[in-house]
Amino acid sequence: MINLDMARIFDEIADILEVKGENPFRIRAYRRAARTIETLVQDLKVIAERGGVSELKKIPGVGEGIAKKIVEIAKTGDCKKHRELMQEVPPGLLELLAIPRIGPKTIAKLYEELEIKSVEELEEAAKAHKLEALPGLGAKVEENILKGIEQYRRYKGRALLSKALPYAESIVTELKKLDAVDKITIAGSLRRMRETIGDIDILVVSKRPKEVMDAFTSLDGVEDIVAKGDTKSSIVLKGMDVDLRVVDAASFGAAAHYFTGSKHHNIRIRELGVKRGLKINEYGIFRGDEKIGGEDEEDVFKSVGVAYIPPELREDRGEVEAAKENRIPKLLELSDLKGDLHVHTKWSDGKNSIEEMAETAIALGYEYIAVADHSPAVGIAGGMNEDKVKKREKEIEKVNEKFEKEGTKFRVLSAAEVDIKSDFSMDFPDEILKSLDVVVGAVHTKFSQDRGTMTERIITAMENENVDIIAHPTGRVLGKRDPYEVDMERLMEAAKDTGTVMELNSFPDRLDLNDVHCRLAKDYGILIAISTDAHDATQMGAVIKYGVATARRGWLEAKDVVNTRGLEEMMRMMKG
Ligand code: DGT
Ligand code: CA
Ligand code: CA
Repeated sequence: MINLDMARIFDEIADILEVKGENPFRIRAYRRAARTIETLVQDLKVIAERGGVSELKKIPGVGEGIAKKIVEIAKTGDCKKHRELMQEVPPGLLELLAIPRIGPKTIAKLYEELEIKSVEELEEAAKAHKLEALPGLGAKVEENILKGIEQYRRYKGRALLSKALPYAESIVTELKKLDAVDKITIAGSLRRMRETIGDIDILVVSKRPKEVMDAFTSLDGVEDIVAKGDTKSSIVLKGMDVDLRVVDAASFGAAAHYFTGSKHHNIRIRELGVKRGLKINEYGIFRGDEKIGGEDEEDVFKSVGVAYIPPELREDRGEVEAAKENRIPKLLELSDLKGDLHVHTKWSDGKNSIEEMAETAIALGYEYIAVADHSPAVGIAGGMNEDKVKKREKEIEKVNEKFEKEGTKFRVLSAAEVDIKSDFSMDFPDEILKSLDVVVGAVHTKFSQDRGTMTERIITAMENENVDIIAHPTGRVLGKRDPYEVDMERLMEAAKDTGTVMELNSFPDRLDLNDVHCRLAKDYGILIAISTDAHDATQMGAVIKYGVATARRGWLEAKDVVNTRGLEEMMRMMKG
Protein backbone atom coordinates (compact mmCIF):
# COMPACT_ATOMS: atom_id res chain seq x y z
CA MET A 1 0.00 0.00 0.00
CA ILE A 2 1.67 3.21 -1.09
CA ASN A 3 0.71 6.76 -0.16
CA LEU A 4 -0.90 7.25 -3.55
CA ASP A 5 -3.31 4.39 -2.89
CA MET A 6 -4.31 5.92 0.44
CA ALA A 7 -4.86 9.27 -1.28
CA ARG A 8 -7.03 7.53 -3.85
CA ILE A 9 -9.18 5.96 -1.14
CA PHE A 10 -9.79 9.35 0.48
CA ASP A 11 -10.54 10.92 -2.87
CA GLU A 12 -13.09 8.21 -3.59
CA ILE A 13 -14.70 8.74 -0.21
CA ALA A 14 -14.93 12.45 -1.02
CA ASP A 15 -16.35 11.66 -4.46
CA ILE A 16 -19.12 9.51 -3.08
CA LEU A 17 -19.97 11.96 -0.32
CA GLU A 18 -20.17 14.62 -2.97
CA VAL A 19 -22.57 12.65 -5.15
CA LYS A 20 -24.63 11.93 -2.05
CA GLY A 21 -24.78 15.65 -1.34
CA GLU A 22 -23.18 15.35 2.09
CA ASN A 23 -21.60 18.03 4.27
CA PRO A 24 -19.10 20.05 2.18
CA PHE A 25 -16.73 20.48 5.15
CA ARG A 26 -16.29 16.75 5.50
CA ILE A 27 -15.78 16.39 1.78
CA ARG A 28 -13.14 19.10 1.83
CA ALA A 29 -11.37 17.44 4.78
CA TYR A 30 -10.97 14.20 2.81
CA ARG A 31 -9.76 16.05 -0.25
CA ARG A 32 -7.27 18.08 1.76
CA ALA A 33 -5.90 14.93 3.34
CA ALA A 34 -5.63 13.26 -0.07
CA ARG A 35 -3.64 16.18 -1.49
CA THR A 36 -1.24 16.19 1.45
CA ILE A 37 -0.74 12.44 1.39
CA GLU A 38 -0.06 12.42 -2.34
CA THR A 39 2.99 14.60 -1.96
CA LEU A 40 4.23 13.30 1.34
CA VAL A 41 7.72 11.89 1.08
CA GLN A 42 7.56 9.69 4.16
CA ASP A 43 5.84 6.36 3.95
CA LEU A 44 2.47 6.70 5.72
CA LYS A 45 2.41 3.03 6.56
CA VAL A 46 5.70 3.39 8.39
CA ILE A 47 4.48 6.44 10.31
CA ALA A 48 1.26 4.63 11.19
CA GLU A 49 3.11 1.59 12.46
CA ARG A 50 5.66 3.60 14.37
CA GLY A 51 3.63 6.42 15.89
CA GLY A 52 -0.03 5.59 15.31
CA VAL A 53 -2.79 8.19 15.34
CA SER A 54 -0.92 10.78 17.41
CA GLU A 55 2.03 10.83 15.01
CA LEU A 56 -0.22 10.95 11.95
CA LYS A 57 -2.15 13.91 13.32
CA LYS A 58 1.01 16.00 13.09
CA ILE A 59 0.70 15.87 9.31
CA PRO A 60 -1.09 19.01 8.10
CA GLY A 61 -4.61 18.25 6.89
CA VAL A 62 -4.80 14.98 8.81
CA GLY A 63 -7.26 15.05 11.71
CA GLU A 64 -8.32 12.37 14.18
CA GLY A 65 -10.84 10.63 11.90
CA ILE A 66 -8.52 10.43 8.92
CA ALA A 67 -5.55 9.39 11.07
CA LYS A 68 -7.60 6.46 12.38
CA LYS A 69 -8.46 5.44 8.86
CA ILE A 70 -4.81 5.57 7.85
CA VAL A 71 -3.94 3.26 10.73
CA GLU A 72 -6.75 0.94 9.67
CA ILE A 73 -5.60 0.90 6.04
CA ALA A 74 -1.98 0.37 7.07
CA LYS A 75 -3.02 -2.60 9.20
CA THR A 76 -5.65 -4.25 7.03
CA GLY A 77 -5.02 -2.84 3.55
CA ASP A 78 -8.64 -1.74 3.53
CA CYS A 79 -10.98 0.92 4.93
CA LYS A 80 -14.43 -0.06 6.16
CA LYS A 81 -16.01 3.34 5.55
CA HIS A 82 -14.67 3.33 2.01
CA ARG A 83 -15.92 -0.18 1.37
CA GLU A 84 -19.39 0.64 2.65
CA LEU A 85 -19.65 3.82 0.62
CA MET A 86 -18.45 2.05 -2.52
CA GLN A 87 -21.35 -0.36 -2.14
CA GLU A 88 -23.80 2.51 -2.05
CA VAL A 89 -23.02 3.72 -5.56
CA PRO A 90 -22.58 1.90 -8.85
CA PRO A 91 -18.90 1.91 -9.89
CA GLY A 92 -19.31 3.88 -13.13
CA LEU A 93 -20.95 6.78 -11.32
CA LEU A 94 -17.67 8.04 -9.87
CA GLU A 95 -16.12 8.18 -13.30
CA LEU A 96 -18.80 10.70 -14.25
CA LEU A 97 -17.25 13.15 -11.79
CA ALA A 98 -14.18 13.40 -13.98
CA ILE A 99 -16.21 14.76 -16.91
CA PRO A 100 -15.75 18.51 -17.31
CA ARG A 101 -18.84 20.76 -17.14
CA ILE A 102 -20.94 18.41 -15.05
CA GLY A 103 -21.09 18.56 -11.26
CA PRO A 104 -21.96 16.07 -8.52
CA LYS A 105 -25.50 17.45 -8.04
CA THR A 106 -26.36 16.88 -11.67
CA ILE A 107 -24.82 13.42 -11.53
CA ALA A 108 -26.92 12.54 -8.49
CA LYS A 109 -30.05 13.86 -10.19
CA LEU A 110 -29.39 11.90 -13.37
CA TYR A 111 -28.88 8.76 -11.36
CA GLU A 112 -32.11 9.19 -9.42
CA GLU A 113 -34.29 10.21 -12.36
CA LEU A 114 -32.83 8.23 -15.24
CA GLU A 115 -30.64 5.61 -13.55
CA ILE A 116 -27.62 6.90 -15.41
CA LYS A 117 -24.54 5.30 -13.94
CA SER A 118 -21.86 5.28 -16.60
CA VAL A 119 -20.31 7.56 -19.19
CA GLU A 120 -21.88 5.46 -21.95
CA GLU A 121 -25.38 5.70 -20.47
CA LEU A 122 -24.98 9.43 -20.00
CA GLU A 123 -23.93 9.87 -23.59
CA GLU A 124 -26.82 7.79 -24.86
CA ALA A 125 -29.37 9.70 -22.79
CA ALA A 126 -27.99 13.08 -23.86
CA LYS A 127 -28.05 12.09 -27.52
CA ALA A 128 -31.64 10.89 -27.17
CA HIS A 129 -32.49 14.27 -25.56
CA LYS A 130 -33.69 12.63 -22.39
CA LEU A 131 -32.00 15.21 -20.17
CA GLU A 132 -33.80 18.20 -21.67
CA ALA A 133 -36.99 17.26 -19.94
CA LEU A 134 -35.54 17.20 -16.43
CA PRO A 135 -36.09 20.29 -14.25
CA GLY A 136 -33.09 22.60 -14.16
CA LEU A 137 -31.32 20.99 -17.09
CA GLY A 138 -32.33 21.83 -20.68
CA ALA A 139 -30.83 21.71 -24.13
CA LYS A 140 -27.75 23.82 -23.38
CA VAL A 141 -26.73 21.57 -20.51
CA GLU A 142 -27.24 18.53 -22.69
CA GLU A 143 -25.02 19.96 -25.37
CA ASN A 144 -22.39 20.87 -22.76
CA ILE A 145 -22.43 17.38 -21.31
CA LEU A 146 -21.82 15.85 -24.72
CA LYS A 147 -18.89 18.16 -25.29
CA GLY A 148 -17.64 17.37 -21.83
CA ILE A 149 -17.75 13.64 -22.51
CA GLU A 150 -15.85 14.08 -25.73
CA GLN A 151 -13.19 16.10 -23.96
CA TYR A 152 -13.00 13.63 -21.10
CA ARG A 153 -12.47 10.76 -23.47
CA ARG A 154 -9.75 12.47 -25.39
CA TYR A 155 -7.85 13.91 -22.51
CA LYS A 156 -9.07 12.29 -19.29
CA GLY A 157 -8.91 15.60 -17.47
CA ARG A 158 -5.28 16.62 -17.34
CA ALA A 159 -2.73 17.11 -20.09
CA LEU A 160 0.99 16.52 -19.96
CA LEU A 161 3.07 19.62 -19.41
CA SER A 162 4.72 18.93 -22.76
CA LYS A 163 1.39 19.27 -24.51
CA ALA A 164 0.09 22.33 -22.66
CA LEU A 165 3.30 24.37 -22.79
CA PRO A 166 3.66 24.61 -26.59
CA TYR A 167 -0.05 25.47 -26.95
CA ALA A 168 0.23 28.19 -24.33
CA GLU A 169 3.41 29.56 -25.88
CA SER A 170 1.79 29.80 -29.29
CA ILE A 171 -1.24 31.59 -27.82
CA VAL A 172 1.09 34.06 -26.12
CA THR A 173 2.99 34.61 -29.38
CA GLU A 174 -0.25 35.29 -31.26
CA LEU A 175 -1.71 37.66 -28.67
CA LYS A 176 1.56 39.55 -28.28
CA LYS A 177 1.14 40.70 -31.86
CA LEU A 178 -1.86 42.80 -30.83
CA ASP A 179 -1.36 46.50 -30.09
CA ALA A 180 -3.98 46.15 -27.41
CA VAL A 181 -1.79 43.77 -25.39
CA ASP A 182 0.59 45.69 -23.10
CA LYS A 183 1.83 42.73 -21.09
CA ILE A 184 1.18 39.00 -21.13
CA THR A 185 2.20 36.07 -18.98
CA ILE A 186 1.40 32.42 -18.49
CA ALA A 187 0.03 31.72 -14.99
CA GLY A 188 -1.44 28.72 -13.14
CA SER A 189 0.05 25.25 -12.85
CA LEU A 190 1.75 25.76 -16.20
CA ARG A 191 3.89 28.61 -14.85
CA ARG A 192 4.67 26.38 -11.88
CA MET A 193 5.62 23.67 -14.43
CA ARG A 194 3.58 20.92 -12.85
CA GLU A 195 3.90 17.59 -14.64
CA THR A 196 0.25 17.69 -15.68
CA ILE A 197 -1.96 20.67 -16.40
CA GLY A 198 -5.70 20.98 -15.77
CA ASP A 199 -6.20 24.14 -17.77
CA ILE A 200 -3.98 26.84 -19.25
CA ASP A 201 -4.17 30.23 -17.53
CA ILE A 202 -3.03 33.38 -19.30
CA LEU A 203 -2.96 36.90 -17.94
CA VAL A 204 -2.94 40.08 -20.02
CA VAL A 205 -2.65 43.79 -19.27
CA SER A 206 -4.71 45.84 -21.67
CA LYS A 207 -6.72 49.03 -21.85
CA ARG A 208 -8.79 47.54 -24.67
CA PRO A 209 -9.91 44.18 -23.33
CA LYS A 210 -12.61 43.70 -25.93
CA GLU A 211 -10.06 43.52 -28.76
CA VAL A 212 -8.01 41.04 -26.79
CA MET A 213 -11.01 38.83 -26.10
CA ASP A 214 -12.10 38.95 -29.74
CA ALA A 215 -8.67 37.81 -30.85
CA PHE A 216 -8.49 35.16 -28.14
CA THR A 217 -11.84 33.60 -28.96
CA SER A 218 -11.04 33.50 -32.67
CA LEU A 219 -7.60 31.93 -32.41
CA ASP A 220 -6.78 29.07 -34.76
CA GLY A 221 -7.82 25.77 -33.27
CA VAL A 222 -10.59 27.12 -31.01
CA GLU A 223 -13.17 24.36 -30.67
CA ASP A 224 -15.54 26.03 -28.29
CA ILE A 225 -16.09 29.34 -26.53
CA VAL A 226 -17.19 28.46 -23.02
CA ALA A 227 -17.43 32.06 -21.79
CA LYS A 228 -16.62 35.48 -23.18
CA GLY A 229 -16.45 38.66 -21.12
CA ASP A 230 -14.36 41.79 -20.67
CA THR A 231 -12.23 40.51 -17.83
CA LYS A 232 -12.36 36.77 -18.37
CA SER A 233 -12.90 34.41 -21.28
CA SER A 234 -12.56 30.66 -21.53
CA ILE A 235 -12.11 28.61 -24.66
CA VAL A 236 -11.40 25.04 -25.59
CA LEU A 237 -8.42 24.88 -27.90
CA LYS A 238 -7.36 21.52 -29.31
CA GLY A 239 -9.04 19.79 -26.40
CA MET A 240 -7.51 21.97 -23.70
CA ASP A 241 -9.37 24.51 -21.59
CA VAL A 242 -7.74 27.92 -21.72
CA ASP A 243 -8.64 30.81 -19.39
CA LEU A 244 -7.65 34.34 -20.26
CA ARG A 245 -7.94 37.22 -17.82
CA VAL A 246 -7.41 40.89 -18.55
CA VAL A 247 -6.30 43.16 -15.70
CA ASP A 248 -5.10 46.76 -15.19
CA ALA A 249 -1.39 47.47 -15.20
CA ALA A 250 -1.61 48.50 -11.55
CA SER A 251 -2.92 45.03 -10.59
CA PHE A 252 -0.69 42.94 -12.85
CA GLY A 253 1.75 41.75 -10.20
CA ALA A 254 -0.93 40.87 -7.68
CA ALA A 255 -2.95 39.08 -10.37
CA ALA A 256 0.12 37.22 -11.65
CA HIS A 257 0.82 36.02 -8.14
CA TYR A 258 -2.79 35.09 -7.45
CA PHE A 259 -3.39 33.23 -10.70
CA THR A 260 -0.05 31.46 -10.62
CA GLY A 261 -1.06 29.80 -7.38
CA SER A 262 -0.93 27.29 -6.07
CA LYS A 263 -4.05 27.99 -4.13
CA HIS A 264 -2.43 26.68 -0.94
CA HIS A 265 0.63 28.84 -1.47
CA ASN A 266 -1.66 31.85 -1.96
CA ILE A 267 -3.46 31.11 1.26
CA ARG A 268 -0.15 31.07 3.16
CA ILE A 269 0.93 34.40 1.70
CA ARG A 270 -2.48 35.92 2.39
CA GLU A 271 -2.27 34.77 6.01
CA LEU A 272 1.09 36.49 6.41
CA GLY A 273 -0.55 39.61 4.98
CA VAL A 274 -3.39 39.44 7.48
CA LYS A 275 -0.84 39.35 10.32
CA ARG A 276 0.57 42.60 9.01
CA GLY A 277 -2.85 44.16 8.61
CA LEU A 278 -2.80 43.74 4.83
CA LYS A 279 -5.36 42.41 2.43
CA ILE A 280 -3.81 40.66 -0.57
CA ASN A 281 -5.92 39.55 -3.49
CA GLU A 282 -5.82 39.43 -7.28
CA TYR A 283 -6.39 43.21 -7.48
CA GLY A 284 -3.53 44.33 -5.28
CA ILE A 285 -2.18 44.78 -1.79
CA PHE A 286 -4.36 46.89 0.48
CA ARG A 287 -4.06 48.49 3.89
CA GLY A 288 -7.65 49.32 4.72
CA ASP A 289 -8.99 51.00 1.60
CA GLU A 290 -5.61 52.20 0.46
CA LYS A 291 -3.86 50.24 -2.28
CA ILE A 292 -0.18 50.03 -1.40
CA GLY A 293 1.13 47.80 -4.19
CA GLY A 294 0.43 45.14 -6.77
CA GLU A 295 1.96 46.36 -9.99
CA ASP A 296 4.88 43.95 -9.76
CA GLU A 297 4.82 40.42 -8.45
CA GLU A 298 7.76 41.23 -6.16
CA ASP A 299 5.46 43.69 -4.34
CA VAL A 300 3.48 40.78 -2.96
CA PHE A 301 6.48 39.05 -1.40
CA LYS A 302 8.00 42.33 -0.17
CA SER A 303 4.77 43.38 1.47
CA VAL A 304 4.81 40.30 3.70
CA GLY A 305 8.54 40.52 4.33
CA VAL A 306 9.71 37.41 2.50
CA ALA A 307 12.18 36.82 -0.35
CA TYR A 308 10.96 36.26 -3.91
CA ILE A 309 9.75 32.70 -4.46
CA PRO A 310 10.18 31.21 -7.95
CA PRO A 311 6.89 29.87 -9.38
CA GLU A 312 8.08 26.23 -9.37
CA LEU A 313 8.32 26.32 -5.59
CA ARG A 314 4.87 27.75 -4.92
CA GLU A 315 3.20 24.57 -3.69
CA ASP A 316 3.03 25.20 0.06
CA ARG A 317 5.83 22.74 0.65
CA GLY A 318 7.81 24.92 3.02
CA GLU A 319 8.76 27.65 0.53
CA VAL A 320 7.08 30.42 2.50
CA GLU A 321 9.05 29.56 5.66
CA ALA A 322 12.23 29.30 3.59
CA ALA A 323 11.57 32.70 2.02
CA LYS A 324 11.00 34.18 5.46
CA GLU A 325 14.42 32.94 6.53
CA ASN A 326 16.08 33.82 3.23
CA ARG A 327 16.77 30.16 2.44
CA ILE A 328 15.25 29.98 -1.02
CA PRO A 329 17.69 27.82 -3.02
CA LYS A 330 19.41 29.13 -6.13
CA LEU A 331 17.58 26.76 -8.44
CA LEU A 332 19.21 24.79 -11.23
CA GLU A 333 19.16 26.39 -14.70
CA LEU A 334 19.17 24.65 -18.07
CA SER A 335 22.50 26.33 -18.85
CA ASP A 336 24.11 24.59 -15.85
CA LEU A 337 23.99 21.21 -17.60
CA LYS A 338 27.17 19.96 -19.26
CA GLY A 339 26.13 16.57 -20.61
CA ASP A 340 23.48 13.88 -20.95
CA LEU A 341 24.12 10.54 -19.26
CA HIS A 342 21.37 8.47 -20.86
CA VAL A 343 20.76 8.49 -24.60
CA HIS A 344 20.15 5.69 -27.11
CA THR A 345 21.62 5.15 -30.56
CA LYS A 346 21.11 2.84 -33.53
CA TRP A 347 23.05 0.23 -31.56
CA SER A 348 19.79 -0.52 -29.76
CA ASP A 349 16.46 1.23 -30.30
CA GLY A 350 17.66 4.76 -31.06
CA LYS A 351 17.17 6.38 -34.48
CA ASN A 352 20.54 8.11 -34.83
CA SER A 353 24.18 7.09 -34.99
CA ILE A 354 26.64 7.75 -32.18
CA GLU A 355 28.18 10.55 -34.17
CA GLU A 356 24.82 12.20 -34.90
CA MET A 357 23.89 12.10 -31.21
CA ALA A 358 27.29 13.59 -30.36
CA GLU A 359 26.98 16.41 -32.89
CA THR A 360 23.59 17.34 -31.46
CA ALA A 361 25.00 17.31 -27.95
CA ILE A 362 27.84 19.60 -29.04
CA ALA A 363 25.30 21.97 -30.56
CA LEU A 364 23.52 22.02 -27.18
CA GLY A 365 26.77 23.13 -25.59
CA TYR A 366 27.49 19.83 -23.85
CA GLU A 367 30.90 18.34 -23.07
CA TYR A 368 29.85 14.70 -23.04
CA ILE A 369 27.09 12.15 -23.64
CA ALA A 370 26.78 8.60 -22.35
CA VAL A 371 25.39 6.34 -25.06
CA ALA A 372 23.37 3.93 -22.95
CA ASP A 373 21.98 1.36 -25.36
CA HIS A 374 19.90 -1.48 -23.97
CA SER A 375 21.17 -4.81 -22.65
CA PRO A 376 19.91 -8.06 -24.27
CA ALA A 377 16.97 -8.79 -21.96
CA VAL A 378 15.03 -5.86 -23.36
CA GLY A 379 14.54 -7.71 -26.62
CA ILE A 380 11.89 -5.43 -28.09
CA ALA A 381 14.30 -2.53 -27.70
CA GLY A 382 16.97 -4.27 -29.77
CA GLY A 383 19.18 -4.91 -26.77
CA MET A 384 22.90 -5.44 -27.46
CA ASN A 385 24.64 -8.74 -26.84
CA GLU A 386 28.21 -8.75 -25.54
CA ASP A 387 29.64 -8.98 -29.02
CA LYS A 388 27.72 -5.88 -30.06
CA VAL A 389 28.99 -3.98 -27.03
CA LYS A 390 32.54 -4.66 -28.15
CA LYS A 391 31.84 -3.66 -31.73
CA ARG A 392 30.15 -0.49 -30.55
CA GLU A 393 33.24 0.30 -28.49
CA LYS A 394 35.27 0.58 -31.69
CA GLU A 395 32.85 3.05 -33.18
CA ILE A 396 32.85 5.13 -29.98
CA GLU A 397 36.64 5.25 -30.11
CA LYS A 398 36.57 6.35 -33.73
CA VAL A 399 34.14 9.17 -33.01
CA ASN A 400 36.17 10.33 -30.01
CA GLU A 401 39.37 10.28 -32.05
CA LYS A 402 37.72 12.44 -34.66
CA PHE A 403 36.73 15.04 -32.06
CA GLU A 404 40.20 14.97 -30.62
CA LYS A 405 41.77 15.61 -34.02
CA GLU A 406 39.39 18.49 -34.65
CA GLY A 407 40.20 19.93 -31.26
CA THR A 408 36.57 19.64 -30.12
CA LYS A 409 36.31 19.34 -26.38
CA PHE A 410 33.76 16.56 -26.30
CA ARG A 411 33.65 12.94 -25.30
CA VAL A 412 31.27 10.07 -26.02
CA LEU A 413 31.13 7.82 -22.98
CA SER A 414 30.54 4.16 -23.47
CA ALA A 415 27.50 3.20 -21.42
CA ALA A 416 24.58 0.80 -21.31
CA GLU A 417 21.11 0.79 -19.86
CA VAL A 418 21.38 -2.58 -18.19
CA ASP A 419 18.28 -4.42 -17.12
CA ILE A 420 18.01 -5.24 -13.43
CA LYS A 421 16.41 -8.65 -13.81
CA SER A 422 13.62 -9.96 -11.62
CA ASP A 423 16.06 -12.44 -10.00
CA PHE A 424 18.10 -9.37 -8.89
CA SER A 425 20.98 -10.09 -11.29
CA MET A 426 22.29 -7.60 -13.83
CA ASP A 427 21.75 -8.36 -17.49
CA PHE A 428 25.50 -8.20 -18.27
CA PRO A 429 28.32 -10.03 -16.49
CA ASP A 430 30.52 -7.88 -14.28
CA GLU A 431 33.41 -7.89 -16.75
CA ILE A 432 31.25 -6.17 -19.37
CA LEU A 433 29.91 -3.72 -16.79
CA LYS A 434 33.50 -2.93 -15.75
CA SER A 435 34.48 -2.20 -19.33
CA LEU A 436 31.85 0.54 -19.62
CA ASP A 437 32.42 4.16 -18.57
CA VAL A 438 28.92 4.50 -17.17
CA VAL A 439 26.42 1.79 -16.21
CA VAL A 440 22.78 2.80 -15.99
CA GLY A 441 20.69 0.16 -14.22
CA ALA A 442 16.95 -0.03 -14.80
CA VAL A 443 13.89 -2.19 -14.23
CA HIS A 444 12.01 -3.14 -17.41
CA THR A 445 10.20 -6.34 -16.51
CA LYS A 446 8.03 -7.86 -13.76
CA PHE A 447 6.72 -4.54 -12.52
CA SER A 448 4.27 -6.48 -10.40
CA GLN A 449 6.82 -7.76 -7.88
CA ASP A 450 5.79 -6.85 -4.35
CA ARG A 451 7.17 -3.79 -2.64
CA GLY A 452 9.77 -5.59 -0.56
CA THR A 453 11.06 -7.62 -3.50
CA MET A 454 11.20 -4.64 -5.84
CA THR A 455 13.04 -2.60 -3.23
CA GLU A 456 15.61 -5.40 -2.69
CA ARG A 457 15.94 -5.86 -6.43
CA ILE A 458 16.99 -2.25 -6.97
CA ILE A 459 19.14 -2.08 -3.83
CA THR A 460 21.01 -5.19 -5.00
CA ALA A 461 21.80 -3.37 -8.23
CA MET A 462 22.99 -0.34 -6.27
CA GLU A 463 25.28 -2.58 -4.26
CA ASN A 464 27.02 -3.67 -7.47
CA GLU A 465 30.08 -1.43 -7.59
CA ASN A 466 29.78 -1.14 -11.37
CA VAL A 467 26.29 0.32 -11.38
CA ASP A 468 26.59 4.11 -11.43
CA ILE A 469 23.05 5.33 -12.02
CA ILE A 470 19.53 3.97 -11.50
CA ALA A 471 17.34 5.11 -14.39
CA HIS A 472 13.65 6.04 -14.05
CA PRO A 473 13.52 4.61 -10.51
CA THR A 474 9.74 4.13 -10.20
CA GLY A 475 8.97 3.01 -13.75
CA ARG A 476 5.86 5.13 -14.07
CA VAL A 477 4.52 6.36 -17.38
CA LEU A 478 2.05 9.16 -16.79
CA GLY A 479 -1.44 8.27 -17.94
CA LYS A 480 -0.32 4.74 -18.89
CA ARG A 481 1.44 2.94 -16.10
CA ASP A 482 1.43 3.57 -12.38
CA PRO A 483 4.75 3.53 -10.56
CA TYR A 484 5.69 0.10 -9.31
CA GLU A 485 5.61 -0.29 -5.55
CA VAL A 486 8.96 0.50 -4.05
CA ASP A 487 10.20 1.87 -0.73
CA MET A 488 11.67 5.15 -1.89
CA GLU A 489 13.23 6.03 1.43
CA ARG A 490 15.13 2.75 1.54
CA LEU A 491 16.28 3.29 -2.05
CA MET A 492 17.55 6.71 -1.07
CA GLU A 493 19.39 5.31 1.94
CA ALA A 494 20.99 2.65 -0.22
CA ALA A 495 21.91 5.21 -2.89
CA LYS A 496 23.58 7.28 -0.21
CA ASP A 497 25.43 4.29 1.26
CA THR A 498 26.64 2.99 -2.08
CA GLY A 499 27.27 6.33 -3.79
CA THR A 500 24.79 5.53 -6.53
CA VAL A 501 23.35 8.39 -8.58
CA MET A 502 19.60 8.45 -9.21
CA GLU A 503 18.16 9.57 -12.50
CA LEU A 504 15.57 12.20 -13.17
CA ASN A 505 14.32 11.04 -16.54
CA SER A 506 13.23 14.13 -18.48
CA PHE A 507 10.72 12.43 -20.73
CA PRO A 508 7.48 14.34 -20.10
CA ASP A 509 5.46 11.20 -19.44
CA ARG A 510 8.10 9.86 -17.07
CA LEU A 511 9.60 12.69 -15.00
CA ASP A 512 10.89 9.95 -12.77
CA LEU A 513 12.17 10.72 -10.12
CA ASN A 514 9.38 13.23 -9.65
CA ASP A 515 9.60 16.62 -7.96
CA VAL A 516 8.90 15.31 -4.47
CA HIS A 517 11.47 12.52 -4.84
CA CYS A 518 14.09 15.02 -6.01
CA ARG A 519 13.57 17.01 -2.86
CA LEU A 520 13.92 13.85 -0.81
CA ALA A 521 17.13 12.93 -2.66
CA LYS A 522 18.53 16.36 -1.88
CA ASP A 523 17.73 15.84 1.81
CA TYR A 524 19.53 12.52 1.72
CA GLY A 525 22.51 14.11 -0.03
CA ILE A 526 22.17 11.95 -3.12
CA LEU A 527 23.31 13.14 -6.52
CA ILE A 528 20.80 13.29 -9.35
CA ALA A 529 21.54 12.80 -13.05
CA ILE A 530 19.10 14.73 -15.21
CA SER A 531 18.99 12.69 -18.40
CA THR A 532 16.77 12.63 -21.45
CA ASP A 533 16.63 8.95 -22.43
CA ALA A 534 16.54 10.42 -25.95
CA HIS A 535 15.84 7.87 -28.66
CA ASP A 536 16.61 10.36 -31.40
CA ALA A 537 18.79 13.43 -31.64
CA THR A 538 16.01 16.03 -31.53
CA GLN A 539 14.57 14.62 -28.32
CA MET A 540 17.79 15.44 -26.49
CA GLY A 541 17.22 19.16 -26.81
CA ALA A 542 13.43 18.99 -26.73
CA VAL A 543 12.70 17.21 -23.46
CA ILE A 544 15.53 18.34 -21.20
CA LYS A 545 13.58 21.43 -20.12
CA TYR A 546 10.95 19.22 -18.48
CA GLY A 547 13.64 17.51 -16.46
CA VAL A 548 15.08 20.84 -15.40
CA ALA A 549 11.62 22.12 -14.46
CA THR A 550 10.97 19.05 -12.33
CA ALA A 551 14.36 19.42 -10.67
CA ARG A 552 13.54 23.03 -9.87
CA ARG A 553 10.21 21.94 -8.39
CA GLY A 554 12.28 19.55 -6.29
CA TRP A 555 14.38 22.46 -4.99
CA LEU A 556 17.52 21.20 -6.73
CA GLU A 557 20.53 23.42 -7.21
CA ALA A 558 23.39 22.91 -9.66
CA LYS A 559 25.46 21.25 -6.94
CA ASP A 560 22.81 18.54 -6.46
CA VAL A 561 23.04 17.42 -10.09
CA VAL A 562 25.98 15.35 -11.30
CA ASN A 563 25.81 16.38 -14.94
CA THR A 564 26.42 20.02 -14.10
CA ARG A 565 30.05 18.99 -13.63
CA GLY A 566 32.68 18.91 -16.34
CA LEU A 567 33.76 15.50 -17.65
CA GLU A 568 36.59 14.70 -15.20
CA GLU A 569 34.78 15.86 -12.10
CA MET A 570 31.59 14.06 -13.15
CA MET A 571 33.49 10.82 -13.71
CA ARG A 572 35.16 11.14 -10.32
CA MET A 573 31.73 11.36 -8.75
CA MET A 574 30.64 8.10 -10.36
CA LYS A 575 31.25 4.85 -8.50
CA GLY A 576 32.90 2.38 -10.80
P1 DGT B 1 -4.67 23.13 -12.80
O1 DGT B 1 -5.28 24.06 -13.79
O2 DGT B 1 -5.63 22.20 -12.18
O3 DGT B 1 -3.49 22.41 -13.37
O4 DGT B 1 -4.07 23.99 -11.57
P2 DGT B 1 -3.99 25.58 -11.39
O5 DGT B 1 -3.10 25.81 -10.22
O6 DGT B 1 -3.62 26.24 -12.66
O7 DGT B 1 -5.45 25.95 -10.94
P3 DGT B 1 -6.62 26.80 -11.61
O8 DGT B 1 -6.48 26.87 -13.10
O9 DGT B 1 -7.89 26.27 -11.08
O10 DGT B 1 -6.45 28.24 -10.99
C1 DGT B 1 -5.32 29.06 -11.31
C2 DGT B 1 -4.80 29.71 -10.08
O11 DGT B 1 -5.76 30.62 -9.54
C3 DGT B 1 -4.52 28.76 -8.93
O12 DGT B 1 -3.25 28.16 -9.04
C4 DGT B 1 -4.59 29.68 -7.75
C5 DGT B 1 -5.65 30.67 -8.14
N1 DGT B 1 -6.92 30.29 -7.52
C6 DGT B 1 -7.95 29.68 -8.10
N2 DGT B 1 -8.97 29.52 -7.21
C7 DGT B 1 -8.53 30.02 -6.04
C8 DGT B 1 -9.09 30.15 -4.74
O13 DGT B 1 -10.22 29.74 -4.47
N3 DGT B 1 -8.31 30.71 -3.77
C9 DGT B 1 -7.05 31.17 -4.04
N4 DGT B 1 -6.34 31.70 -3.06
N5 DGT B 1 -6.51 31.06 -5.24
C10 DGT B 1 -7.22 30.50 -6.24
CA1 CA C 1 -4.79 26.10 -14.57
CA1 CA D 1 -7.97 28.11 -14.72
